[in-house]
Amino acid sequence: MSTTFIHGGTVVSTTGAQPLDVLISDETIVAVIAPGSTVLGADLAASADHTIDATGRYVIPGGIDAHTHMEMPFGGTFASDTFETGTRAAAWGGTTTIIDFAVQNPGMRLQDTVAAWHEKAAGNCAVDYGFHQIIGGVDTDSLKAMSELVAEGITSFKLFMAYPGVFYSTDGQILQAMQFAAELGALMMMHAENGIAIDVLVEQALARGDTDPIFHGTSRAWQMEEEATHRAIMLAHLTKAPLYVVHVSAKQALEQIATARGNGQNVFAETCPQYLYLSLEEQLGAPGFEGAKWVCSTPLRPRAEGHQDELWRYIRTGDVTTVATDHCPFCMKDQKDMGVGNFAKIPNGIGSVEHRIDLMFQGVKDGKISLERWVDICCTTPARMFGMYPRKGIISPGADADIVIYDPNGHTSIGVEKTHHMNMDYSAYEGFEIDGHVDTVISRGRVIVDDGAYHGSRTHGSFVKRGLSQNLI
Ligand code: DUC
Ligand code: ZN
Ligand code: ZN
Repeated sequence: MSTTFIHGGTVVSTTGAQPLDVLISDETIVAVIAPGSTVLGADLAASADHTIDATGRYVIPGGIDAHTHMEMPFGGTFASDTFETGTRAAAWGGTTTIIDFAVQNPGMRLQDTVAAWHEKAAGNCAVDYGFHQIIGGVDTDSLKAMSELVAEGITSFKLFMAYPGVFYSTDGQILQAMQFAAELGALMMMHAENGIAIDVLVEQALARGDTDPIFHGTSRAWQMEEEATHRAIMLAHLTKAPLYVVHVSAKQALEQIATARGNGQNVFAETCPQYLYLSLEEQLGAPGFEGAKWVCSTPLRPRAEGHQDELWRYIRTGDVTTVATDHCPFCMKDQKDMGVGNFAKIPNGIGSVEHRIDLMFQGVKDGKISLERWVDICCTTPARMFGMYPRKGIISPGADADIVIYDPNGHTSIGVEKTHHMNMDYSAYEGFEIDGHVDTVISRGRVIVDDGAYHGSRTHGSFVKRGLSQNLI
């Protein structure tokens, strides 16, 4: 048994920030105590095997990124981070758990896709990991398999209203899957964009000769996102399935979600840092083919329409439940450049698993969200939303010792040549300066990043068997 005592820091939870010391025994937090206090006469600081001085810094639960795609086959290629490179980058950025998507293409058995994802991830992860299941072919077999997966700790299922011919589900299929999810208490995750109409807009844009990356954004208009979000909410209402809408970028879609929540429906929104910081005009509209770096779906939205500010506001109101990255990285060379002259062939995705904690902390510094909300959306609510609480997402006795020591007076320069551990040949946030720094990262009691050095291992991360969502109203 090995013990570590973290002292002098300020523990931040969803309800406040307090000077507290933390004792870890092996992989678990065993005590959280007022500084200088003894427990039954024992001086925990003196008896610990290791001590970490966190003076002047925040002590927060390890980040949980509930939306990643390592090695995902997509758009004629594979996401460029493997579980090994992607989870190492996650560790560098203070994320100690990811939830990745096992992908079922039509014709495959769900159980086989899960087995394939286990095979890819096992022994290759620096941090802990769980899986959601993408159902690309809703049929009797895959619906039946949902209950098996729930029993195995895969309790959330993603469907697509976009990508006809690839992952697309009809409204009838969505309805059926939601009926099964409601029965099981499982969470339905939705990519909410009207893919049928979008495909027409894409064809029309290409026929006009509008082939640059910015037309990816204009042909995935906000109306397509709002309409699909509303439709998903209605189907969820009818079936009583809990619904989690992934990567929301349009303020109008969020209005739909906020209204449903106001009516008491179990509907939740996830957004991502790219939709808070980046825009259609500035990034997707960059000269030449540069904008391909920021081709993702849903797309970045025009700043002139005020989406970014509204998204921040909805984080404050609580109608955005979590911030995940949708980490789906592709290199410019040999991947994004497949779409030179045709934006529809650019693989959709942005990588940022390394930067979420920093980018969201910048929101605290900029007065957009509170310190407590930062911990809530990045750490605690993802744990509750996806059935991992209180093992994850909290600094409390009995929880896994997943802890980040964060310096609010530190500094992080984002850039390929500076702080970049993802397997991408560019950074979507090149040149961003963050007023904070991830100093130390502890995953199940083991220090994996400290003071600019990596001490993790490829085999440390283990599969998290999740329960049902604990966030339902
Ligand atoms: N949706 C995702 O969630 N990730 C990558 C691409 C997409 O469309
Ligand atoms: Zn999606
Ligand atoms: Zn995704």
